[in-house]
Amino acid sequence: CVPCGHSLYLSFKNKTTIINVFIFYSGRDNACEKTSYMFLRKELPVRLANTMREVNLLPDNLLSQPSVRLVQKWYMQSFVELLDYENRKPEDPHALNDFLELLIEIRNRHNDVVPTMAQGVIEYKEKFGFDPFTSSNTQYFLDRFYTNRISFRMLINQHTLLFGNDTNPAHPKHFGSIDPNCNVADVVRDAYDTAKMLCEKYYMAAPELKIEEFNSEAPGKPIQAVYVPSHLFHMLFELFKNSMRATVELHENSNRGLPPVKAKVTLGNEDLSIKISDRGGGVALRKIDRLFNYMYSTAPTPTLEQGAAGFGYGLPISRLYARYFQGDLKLYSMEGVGTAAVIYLKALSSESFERLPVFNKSAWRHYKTSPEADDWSNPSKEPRDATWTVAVS
Ligand code: W6P
Repeated sequence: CVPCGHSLYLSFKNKTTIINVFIFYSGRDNACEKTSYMFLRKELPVRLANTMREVNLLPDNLLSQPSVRLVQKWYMQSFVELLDYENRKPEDPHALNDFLELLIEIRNRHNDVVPTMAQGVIEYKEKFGFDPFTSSNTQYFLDRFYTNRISFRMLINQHTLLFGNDTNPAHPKHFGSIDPNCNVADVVRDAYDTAKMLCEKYYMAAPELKIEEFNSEAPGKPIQAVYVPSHLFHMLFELFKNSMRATVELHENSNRGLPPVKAKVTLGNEDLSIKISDRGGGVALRKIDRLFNYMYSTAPTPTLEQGAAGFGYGLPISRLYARYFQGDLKLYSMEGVGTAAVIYLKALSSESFERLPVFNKSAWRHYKTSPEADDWSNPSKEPRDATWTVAVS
C-alpha cells in the first residue's frame, strides 16, 4: 500500500480552483465533508502504517528505548481507532462528527512526538554514545518520520478547519490552513517581531530588521504565495532566532550597536526565495552539517529548545517544512563574518504538491546496509591548534 502523492486538498492547479472547490461544495448537504471523510479514513491509516513499518527498521538499541516505544504505542492506537471507520457509511448520522472528534483526539495524542523522539535519541546516546552508523540511520529515519508527521497533521488540520464548528473568523479568506494570497513579507515581519520579543527577554537587546522585496514577475508589487502561513512562520521564526542569537552574542560587548538582520524576498519564474542574513560571525563549513543533524544536536537539556538559545531540532524540521512543498532551506556561511539562510519555495502553486517518503525496497536497503568504508583520506577531526604551533616556533 503506497500513499498517493496528491491529496484532496493539495492537488489544486491554482488558487481559483481551491476557492471554487470550496464554494462549490460548501453549500450542499456536506458533500465536501463526506468526500474528505472517505479520503481520510483510508489515507490516514495508510500513512500511519507506512511509518510504523519504518520505525521497526531502526537499530534495536534505538528501538528499545522507552520513549521510542511510547511513540510507537501512540501510532498503534491511532491506527486502530481510525480502522473503526473503515466500514462506517458517511450517511451514518454520527459518523462524520465522531470522525472529526477522533481526528482532534489523535492530533492531541501526537502533540509531543518530536520532544519524545528527541528524548529517545538522548537515552540512546547516554547508553551507547555517538556513532556514525546510527547517526546516519537516525538522520534518514527522522527526516522521513517527521515529513510523514507534517503531512499527517496537514491533512487533519484541513479537515478539522474546513468542517469543524470553529471556522476561523480571523482569516475568512483562508482555505483551512492555506492562505491563497499569503503576503510573504508580512509573515517575515511577524516572525521577526516574535523572535525579537524572545531575544529582548534573554539578551535585553535585539538587532533591527531590514526588509527588501524584488518581484521580477510584477515589479513593485508585493510578493504573494499560495502557502501555509504557519509553516512559513515556523521556518522564519527559527532562522531569526539563530541570526539574532549569533548577532547579539558576537556584538554584546561592542559599543557600536548591533548590525541589522536583513531579509530579502524575491520572486522569479520558478522560485520564490527568502534570504535572512546576519553579521553574527558565521559558522565554519566543517560545522554546518551538524546544525541539521538530529543526533549531534540533541543535547540532554531539553529546556534549550524552548528558549532563544539552542539550535535543537528547529533547523532540520524547518528544512522539512520547506521540502514538504518541493522547496528547500539552505545555509551559506562565511566564517568570521556572518550567515545567510535561504528558504526556497515554488513560485507556482501547481508545483507545490506534497513531497512524501515512500516505503519501498530502496528505503529498506538504507537501514540494512552498513556504511561504505571511507574512500577519501581523513584529516584529524579538529583543526591543528595554532597557539601551540606559535608556542614551539
Ligand atoms: C548563525 C548560525 C545560524 C544558523 C541558522 C540561521 C542563521 C544562523 N546564523 O550564526
